[in-house]
Order: sequence, then C-alpha cells, then structure tokens
Amino acid sequence: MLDLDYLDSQDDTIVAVSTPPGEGGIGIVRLSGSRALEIGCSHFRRKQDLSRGSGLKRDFSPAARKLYHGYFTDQQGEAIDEILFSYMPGPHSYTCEDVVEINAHGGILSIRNILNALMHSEARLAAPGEFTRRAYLNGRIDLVQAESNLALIRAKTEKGMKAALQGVQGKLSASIYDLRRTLLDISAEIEVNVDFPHEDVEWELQHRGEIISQVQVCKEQVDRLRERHRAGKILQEGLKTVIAGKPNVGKSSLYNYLLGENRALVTDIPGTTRDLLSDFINIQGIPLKIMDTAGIRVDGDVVERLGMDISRHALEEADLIIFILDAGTGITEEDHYVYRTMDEMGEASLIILVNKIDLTTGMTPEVIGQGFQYDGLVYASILENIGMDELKRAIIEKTYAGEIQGEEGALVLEARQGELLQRAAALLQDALVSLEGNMPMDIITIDLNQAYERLGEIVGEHMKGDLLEVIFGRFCIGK
Ligand SMILES: Nc1nc2c(ncn2[C@@H]2O[C@H](COP(=O)(O)OP(=O)(O)OP(=O)(O)O)[C@@H](O)[C@H]2O)c(=O)[nH]1
Ligand SMILES: [Mg+2]
Repeated sequence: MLDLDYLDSQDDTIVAVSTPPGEGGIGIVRLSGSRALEIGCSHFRRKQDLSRGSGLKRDFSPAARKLYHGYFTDQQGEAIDEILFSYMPGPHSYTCEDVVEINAHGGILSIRNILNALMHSEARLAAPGEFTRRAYLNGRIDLVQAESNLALIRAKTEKGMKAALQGVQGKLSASIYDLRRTLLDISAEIEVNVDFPHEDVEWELQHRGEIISQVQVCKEQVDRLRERHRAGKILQEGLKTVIAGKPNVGKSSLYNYLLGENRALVTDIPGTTRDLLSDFINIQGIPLKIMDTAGIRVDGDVVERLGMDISRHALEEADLIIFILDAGTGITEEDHYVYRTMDEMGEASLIILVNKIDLTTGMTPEVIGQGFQYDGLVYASILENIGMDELKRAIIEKTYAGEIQGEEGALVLEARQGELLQRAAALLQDALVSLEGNMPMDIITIDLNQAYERLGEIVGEHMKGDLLEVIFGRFCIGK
C-alpha cells in the first residue's frame, strides 16, 4: 500500500556519491535505475579508445560485474577523471535494478564534477537511503534487513556490528516470519471450528486448552525477542550509565578513570561538577555512554541546583546507575537523599561503589544492605586503582549487557521494532485473557490477527510511503 507519488519517483534513475565527503583514496559514484547503463556508458571512454582519438564514438557495452579501466568524460567528451567502471544488471544488484558504479580518484572536485555530469544526463540525485529503499521496495530485502544495514554502518563496537550483520542476513526476520506463520495456523484452526461448531462440551474445553498453550508459546517467543531488544538497544545506543552520588565522593575521578583521561575537573571542594559530561567508552565490547553528574544534595547555590536538575534528568534515562558512597565519611543523610531521588526514577540497575577504602573500611555489606537495595556492590579506591576490574565485571554482569555477552544470534536493534513487539505481546496477552475467560473464539481471532499484523509491520508489510520516508530518511545519501 504505497502512495503514488512514491511509485512515480521510483522510475527515475538515481545517482549519488556513496563514499564519505572529503578527500579519499577513491570515491564511488553509484547510478541505479532503468537508464543507469545508458547514462553511465555515455560518460565512459575506455583507455584505448581515448588514446586512439576516437572522439565521441561510443560502442561500449560492458559485461556484467567486470571492471573496466578508462576515463569519465563530460558532455563535451572531455576527460574528467581516470576511473574504473562496473555494471551490475538487475535484479542481481543492491537495488535489484541496473546499477553502474564509478570508482574515481577521491578528489572533492572530480567527484563533484562526475556527479554534476551524470545529473546533467538526467540522473536524479538520490534521497538519503534511496538505494536501500529500492532494494526493499523491489523485494530483495525486508525492512528489518534494511534497518540492519544502517545499524551495521553505525555500529560502535565489534559486537554491535556482528548483531547488525545477523539482521542483514535475515536471522531476525526469520523468527518473525515463523511467529506469523504459527499465528496464522492458530487463527485458521479456530476459524474452522467456529464454522463447524461441536456440540461436545468436553471437546470444546480441550480445544480451548490447546489453543491457549499455542498462544502462550507465541507470547513467550515475542517476550524473548523483546528481551533481545533491551540487549540490542544497549549495543545501538550504548548502556546509559550515570555516575551519581552526593558531592565529593569521587564521581568525576571515576569518570576520568574510565575514560582514561582527565576530562572532568576533580577537586576536594564539594560541588565541583555542575554540568553533565558524557562520552562513549567500551568495556569488553559493550559500548557505555557514561555520564558524570553534579553531586546531589538538599541545598547548594543556584548553579549547583541547576546542575542537580540535569543530574535528575540523566537518572531518569539511565540503564545503569553507579551510586558512589564515600568510605571516608561513612553513610550520611545526604546518601539517603540521593538514594531516594534515584529510587523514584525508572528501572535502572544499581551498582554501589564504596570509594576511598584507602581511608577506612568500616562500611560492611550488612551496613549498606540496611539502607539500600542494589544489584551489585564493589569496594574501591579510585585514587589507588583498587577495585576497578571488579567494577567493570559488575557492569557487564549486572545489566542486560551480560545477555549480549552470552548469546549469539540476531538482536532486535531498532526502537521501532521493539515497539511493535511490545504491541504484539500486549495483543497476545489480551487473547490469552479472553481465552481463559471463555470468551467466544471469533473474538480471540481479532487479537491474534492484530498481533499478526504488528509483526508484519516489523518486516515492512503494508507500509505507507510517508512512514518509509521517515525510516529511510535516517540513512546517509548514497546508501
Ligand atoms: N582518599 C581518596 N580520595 C579520593 C579517591 N577518589 C577521589 N578522591 C578525592 O576526592 C575528591 C573529590 O573527587 P571528585 O572526583 O571531584 O568528586 P565528585 O564526586 O566528582 O565531586 P563533585 O563534582 O563535587 O560532586 C578529590 O580530592 C579526589 O582526589 C579515593 O579513592 N581515595
Ligand atoms: Mg565531580
């Protein structure tokens, strides 16, 4: 179900520079569409032809997937750059259409001139992601695979890249298709029996029981995929890790330690940090978006209070909070105040780091356990580099990051996919409630069909043009 404007522009032959802007060893310009070969060839001259001075004569018809050495020429037949020319006929190309790739020297000017010449020959400049969008619209890949392409480009770690590649290869899509098939089977079974009702009450009960267990299995599978979205989100966006605590406990010291450089100011004056600092680090392949915050306390001057508001906001978004206590001061009312502030926020995992154990060691786990609940507890002295490996281990173990470590296989990387999974899970839950509440069977199929459709949207069935516009608009030009 695509709007027509969208289909119209599908007929254009598009062109874009596929390598990043700026100087490079090579620059690639890519053409795709029914006129790609004709337009591409009209600007190509083989080396021997040019040296023989064969003017504008063109009888070049390239074989598929072969590289030809020669020159790119402008409208007047003037050579612009020395290039390698290749032709990939559809449907065996990235877009399923005829594709021509021009490998030029990566100069900014030569690439721009090549692009301009091709646009002069009526190739249209491609919109962001339009090559991949065509691959999707032409049925070569589904939407999950298209989105995984983008995730692959944007991956921050090796693990992120591997997960995205699994998506490109269709592993996630395969589980979605399996689920849809099962839901279809269940609906079909219900419908057959609605059309031919049985008088037998015993049979009805047993039939309902079977349907319940089949829907339960589907629901469990959807829930498992949702778990994998939490892990996938970490790989995509980084585990949002907020370092929190009352002033002067060593938050900025930890931030600097993890970053490996002195980015944040560290002083013995409480209230040193006012702004939020954040950066990406990588712990055993897990990307962390790590944030140093202003110490939270009841009073403080105007600037400090503004800083604390930012800290609270960061806490709301956190996947993981490293709550630092100070072994030097022991547990104080201020620590309880920070804890209460955090407690009101989301569902982040909480690791307590008892810092400055070089000063005293009076804070036993029992004492801490009386005041606070936590997922992990680590004793450390950032100053003396004690406990830092334990902290890293705790970060991996006490968060969803642990799941990424343990399992191979496709992860759900996109928020869009996660949201649709959540809606499918809710619909399956509704179906289960109705089934157990002895509601009529045909009502149950409504929920099942809806869940089937939400899963379909994940792989991109029945997508509207404007929604695709948004999805592919996030891609870079030339992809
Ligand atoms: N003895 C000792 N001192 C430490 C340790 N870690 C940090 N400090 C000191 O504690 C003081 C405060 O450190 P910061 O890292 O600035 O603390 P903070 O939590 O960022 O403080 P605010 O930004 O004011 O909230 C500094 O003088 C650090 O050198 C430690 O393990 N042992
Ligand atoms: Mg600080």
